[in-house]
Amino acid sequence: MPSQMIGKLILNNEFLARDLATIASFPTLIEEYKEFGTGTWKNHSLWNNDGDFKNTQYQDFATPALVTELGKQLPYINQLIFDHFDTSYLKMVRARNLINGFVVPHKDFVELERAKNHYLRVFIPLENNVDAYHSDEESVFQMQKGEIWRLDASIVHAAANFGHDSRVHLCLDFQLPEASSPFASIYLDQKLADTKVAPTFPQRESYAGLEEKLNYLAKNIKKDTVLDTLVELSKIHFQFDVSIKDCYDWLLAVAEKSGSFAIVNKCKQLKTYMTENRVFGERFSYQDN
Ligand code: YCP
Ligand code: CO
Repeated sequence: MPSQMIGKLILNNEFLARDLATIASFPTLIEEYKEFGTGTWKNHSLWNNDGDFKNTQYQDFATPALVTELGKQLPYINQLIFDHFDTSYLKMVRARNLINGFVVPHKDFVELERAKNHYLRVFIPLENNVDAYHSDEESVFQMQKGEIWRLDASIVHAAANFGHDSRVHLCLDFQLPEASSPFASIYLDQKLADTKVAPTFPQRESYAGLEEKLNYLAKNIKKDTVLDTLVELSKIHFQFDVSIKDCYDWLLAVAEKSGSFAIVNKCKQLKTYMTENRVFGERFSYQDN
């Protein structure tokens, strides 16, 4: 099922502002998943499997999550979590920011062990940002501050922030024991599931510039700029009414037009890595062959 709003929190702006200021002061680590994006992309580990904030990898584990040194500095955010969510199956909490950047179309959880309907990823924007978008195979949407969204990260999805302002989102990852558990099972008070507002879907125009775009990109693509080409192609669906799923076909069309066997090969590997198969811990290199 595609991403959907599953509730809405009323936030205390004063307490929230303090935690957001603390998050802005957090150290920048090398991004665990940097091959998935461009621009400023930060994923601070607030709760995880061993309590070490330098551990930023999402993984399977059976024990309860531990709050990291970074997480402990955010009293209001922790209170929000404890007041509203059943933390029994909560495995990871991240504060995620994307500024002047893009996360390319991909599927998550393909490197993990369990059937994908055990993984429930919840996003709660802590700031509004008119330039920020998310998308999946069904739609493009702009999550607003306080809204609780279930992001279906097991289908192709992407994110964008076309501007230079911050866009901090809280990301809660649950691993549910039953594949069929209802979303509301993560709430302490089931009534939260009834608290929703109309979601924000941007207007998207029809797209007429594809052929020209592909030709332009084919002239400029190089073996080590494949990510930039993919980002250019990914940007289109946030603004125009085309499917996120077409991006990789377009990328392969650009690669074919370039006439380079090495580029075609790289793009095929990239598509597989982003949307089909990854081994746990595997990284994608844009540089070597
Ligand atoms: C995850 N997978 O599943 C990451 C997020 C993209 C790759 C970023 O947590
Ligand atoms: Co994802």
